[in-house]
Amino acid sequence: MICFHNPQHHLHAPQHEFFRGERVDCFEKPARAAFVEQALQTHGYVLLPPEVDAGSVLGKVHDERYLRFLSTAWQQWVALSADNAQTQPFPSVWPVRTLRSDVEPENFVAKLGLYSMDNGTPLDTGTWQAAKAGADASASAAMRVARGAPAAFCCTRPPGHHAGPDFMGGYCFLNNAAVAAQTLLDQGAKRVAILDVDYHHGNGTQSIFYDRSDVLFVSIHGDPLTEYPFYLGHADETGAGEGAGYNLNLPLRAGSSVSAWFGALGAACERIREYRPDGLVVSLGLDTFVGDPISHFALQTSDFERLGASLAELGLPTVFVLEGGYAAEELGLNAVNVLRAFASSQC
Ligand code: OKP
Ligand code: ZN
Repeated sequence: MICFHNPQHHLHAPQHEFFRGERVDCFEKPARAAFVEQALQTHGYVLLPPEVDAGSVLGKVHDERYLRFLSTAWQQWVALSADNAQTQPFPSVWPVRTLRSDVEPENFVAKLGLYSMDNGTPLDTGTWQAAKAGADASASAAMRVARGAPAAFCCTRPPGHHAGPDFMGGYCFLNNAAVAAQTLLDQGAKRVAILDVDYHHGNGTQSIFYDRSDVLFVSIHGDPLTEYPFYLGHADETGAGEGAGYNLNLPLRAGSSVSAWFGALGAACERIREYRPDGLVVSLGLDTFVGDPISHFALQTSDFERLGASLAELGLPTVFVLEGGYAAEELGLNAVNVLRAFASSQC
């Protein structure tokens, strides 16, 4: 399988995040991608650098105002004080209900709140460079599939599926899966399905495509009643306007069994088949793994082979995009297991 990686991912390496009020080391760290790259190479995969500029596609899935902010945020932060180069900015105020989000404030932290859904998504010196190179890698994988490759994998971090049209959150800045789906459409696909198997609901991806019928979004995730991102991902969110009927959420309670998870996968695949897409994008989060430190499903390393084989049965040109997964050392084999089982079952 063709694999793209993100040669700039390490430029996003924030020091800490907040967990239960305390500063803790970031779960979303450079070692994650390093372990996946290493496992891919061990299994004979070649890692290609990005070969497509995602710039124009990014403008179709994110708001211009947000992209302008994100691409200059670090410079804005450091311009406030030279000491800021050693300090991570965090938002502390948000335009919740009744407050205005149409006027961009001049205050930097207020802007950060406007464009963030949480305070768990720290910015670093090279966040924009890393996120942009990841979007380029995702567009590159989609372009290869659009040109006839049966499948491609984009090995990148930071992840993307929580990033919405105009906000970052959940360690995500640019929505790599949305970039891949939009790339397939721009290259001639009429319908694209996105299947998000990350433990956390892909609220950003859902929101980007919620009122569109050319992208079907299907997600299996921890029930947002108790799990991040809390405010989206319920079963009654089925799409709006043109997009009515083209969004399927399959929430499972935290602690659900492996057989319940594969039951949901069966329902997801059935809906995707019914949609008859020209291509599939898989938001490949691996935090459904039993050993994940922040998630509560129980997939074993061998279950990822079963996932890969089930996806292959759909018989669709497929772009895999890495999302979450925080048991860093196990991430490599879990990812490789999906890809190898997919490739060996694909007919
Ligand atoms: C990103 B992805 C709170 C820790 C939880 C949100 C989890 C984001 C998961 N400080 N942060 O979907 O794997
Ligand atoms: Zn996740």
